[in-house]
Amino acid sequence: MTLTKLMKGLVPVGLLAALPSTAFAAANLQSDDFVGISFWLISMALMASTVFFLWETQSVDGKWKTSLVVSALVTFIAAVHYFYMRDVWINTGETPTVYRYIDWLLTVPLLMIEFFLILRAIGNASGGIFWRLLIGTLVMLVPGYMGEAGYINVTVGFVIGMLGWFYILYEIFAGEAAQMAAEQAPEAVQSAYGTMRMVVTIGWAIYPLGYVLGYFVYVDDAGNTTAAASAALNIVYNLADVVNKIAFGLLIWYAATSTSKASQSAAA
Ligand SMILES: *C/C=C(C)/C=C/C=C(C)/C=C/C1=C(C)CCCC1(C)C
Repeated sequence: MTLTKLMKGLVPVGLLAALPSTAFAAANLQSDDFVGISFWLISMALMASTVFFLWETQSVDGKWKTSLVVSALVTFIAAVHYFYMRDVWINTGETPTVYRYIDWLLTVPLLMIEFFLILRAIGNASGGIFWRLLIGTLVMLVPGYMGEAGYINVTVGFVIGMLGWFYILYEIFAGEAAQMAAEQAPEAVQSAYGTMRMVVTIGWAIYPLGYVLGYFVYVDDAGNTTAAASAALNIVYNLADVVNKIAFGLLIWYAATSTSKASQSAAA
């Protein structure tokens, strides 16, 4: 039974590993291409995390299972995008902006669902909270993409994106969500909510830092992008994904296993 479950989880992961090699006439990863190496390492770590989170759904209480599945979906979707981003980088040395943002457009709303699941564990979270967080996400990501891809001025895209992020921070520190958490949460859920806040504040701050390095710091005198700029941007975004997708998933897993163990021993 458990083996069947694992096999089911592994099949799509195995299939997608074979996919992207057909996308390009492949260049090989060079030993001094550290950005390429980071793409490679993280794509593997994302696959392994996916298998781990799915496997671990078996040993946590029912209410945590969905959270772990959502974590696995985040790492799974990101793994597929990392295969493609890795190929773009290794073959062209260019920033894979469009794959990056398609990944974020799918995984950030999934993380919002993750937050909403935590809030639901606290009490009667209104659907309005979820929609407001989702709107904040779009205001953060869409102008960010337009700025990076050159549809709008790169500074304008950055400023509007920052406002979207600040709105999300307002919602979780001072809005309806924050009040719910303060008023009625049991301890384990309080701490999950605290973790979530910390991730959205500190973990997410790494992304605008990458944008600043890539478009404002490592540019030449004429303001044009440089090889150092693309390297800095991609390495910082990659690091941010390790924190916000893998490490965040592990924090959820930790909260889930510790509260599940506590309730199992209380029942025994
Ligand atoms: C798994 C991917 C995640 C959690 C991606 C998060 C992305 C951000 C928090 C992006 C933030 C940005 C701003 C706050 C300003 C504009 C530029 C962005 C889009 C990089």
